[in-house]
Amino acid sequence: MADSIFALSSGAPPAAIAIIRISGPAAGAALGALAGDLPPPRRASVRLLIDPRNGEPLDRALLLWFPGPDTATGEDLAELHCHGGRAVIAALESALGRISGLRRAEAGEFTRRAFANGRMDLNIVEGLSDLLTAETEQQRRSAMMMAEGHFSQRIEQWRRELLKLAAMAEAALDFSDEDDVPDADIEMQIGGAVSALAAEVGRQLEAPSAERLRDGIRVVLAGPPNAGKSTLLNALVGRDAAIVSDIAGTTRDRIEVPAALGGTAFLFTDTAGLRDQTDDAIEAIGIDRARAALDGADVIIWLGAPEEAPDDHRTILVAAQCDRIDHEEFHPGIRVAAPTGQGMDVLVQTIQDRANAILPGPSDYALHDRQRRGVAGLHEHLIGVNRERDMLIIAEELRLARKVIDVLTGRAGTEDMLDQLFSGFCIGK
Ligand SMILES: Nc1nc2c(ncn2[C@@H]2O[C@H](COP(=O)(O)OP(=O)(O)O)[C@@H](O)[C@H]2O)c(=O)[nH]1
Ligand SMILES: [Mg+2]
Repeated sequence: MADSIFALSSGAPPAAIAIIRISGPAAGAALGALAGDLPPPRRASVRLLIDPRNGEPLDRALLLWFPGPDTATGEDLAELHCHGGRAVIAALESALGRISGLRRAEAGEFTRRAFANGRMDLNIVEGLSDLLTAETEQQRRSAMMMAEGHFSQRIEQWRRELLKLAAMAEAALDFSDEDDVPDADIEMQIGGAVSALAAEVGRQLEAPSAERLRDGIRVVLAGPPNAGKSTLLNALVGRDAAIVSDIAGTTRDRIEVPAALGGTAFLFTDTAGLRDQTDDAIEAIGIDRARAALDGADVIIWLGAPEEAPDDHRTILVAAQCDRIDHEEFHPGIRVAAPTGQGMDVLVQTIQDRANAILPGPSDYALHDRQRRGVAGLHEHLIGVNRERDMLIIAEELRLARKVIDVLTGRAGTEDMLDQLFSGFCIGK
């Protein structure tokens, strides 16, 4: 029999209320031991909790009792909503720890049981994990979509479609033994259905990146020395993160500053001014790092001459220091003066528009690299089917495609990958 686990699932004490969860076959007995009797299932009941050792009262709490398997973890599950003082929690935890078959939960163990008991697939687990760490509105919305199973449902549809196609391929193989039944028709049908599925799977590859959503859109400020990059960065993030001076080569390393603008996470990077010649060995390294930052940028804010700008769809041209520099009329960039704030609203809006094109919309989810790799693998097998004429190989590709889906949902997965995923959760989740 599996052991039962308990943990404080609410935040750090002290707090008004704390929630202790118990999951596993001993959950009912544990609840009964503390409360005197087992409260009616799925209804909130108030009980005086006592120490089973000596009958001493521990706290008065609101109890929830969910008999399995139709519960969050798929097991018997109990919740104690007790007072959130440190000593109250400590007393209840030590009383629970003395009950046989019960032990403290490890990080993510409740969710891991839910996953093991088929209550959720790996993608919903990932969505929940993102929901717990969400800091911006966009992160929360996208994590909700994933946690609510929108991606999982889509993959389940793909899996069913693949099963159907596999059955058709098997039928075609059977028929091909009998010379008189033409199977060109079945081949056509499979080919058409696989093309449609490949197109849909291919579209999912364009889903936004969950890593970008979490870590921030990378905005890199670049241009020659003294263009005003550090000044502009400070104005964008609203604090003096980078040193500003009129000595060329002041910013020698790259400075990364996370900041949220309008509910979106950004990672702004200030760079060393780009110039071809420098005697300063450290500045030269800084210039190399600036070039590397440009390679990884989602958005480039270019403060140099427009004709020297990186010729790139990521680039936003800025005519900087327009309070003191008389830019030529034909300068196509946004006219900005960081110290006076001129043009800052237009620049911020432009950056946000670029970010919105990269990030998920209000009802989209984002995909983690793990998920994107799975979708890409699936796509490859489907393309493979369409290139193939031999029905035996087609059947095999369809089988491999289903295997990719099983890895994607976690139905087939490696233990260490699961260990890594669940250890990122908090205790009590
Ligand atoms: N008047 C004015 N001075 C600026 C502006 N931006 C930067 N500066 C000044 O120009 C010099 C170089 O600025 P800095 O931000 O260090 O340039 P960087 O080398 O590109 O990082 C500093 O003395 C700043 O105070 C601006 O928009 N207006
Ligand atoms: Mg600088």
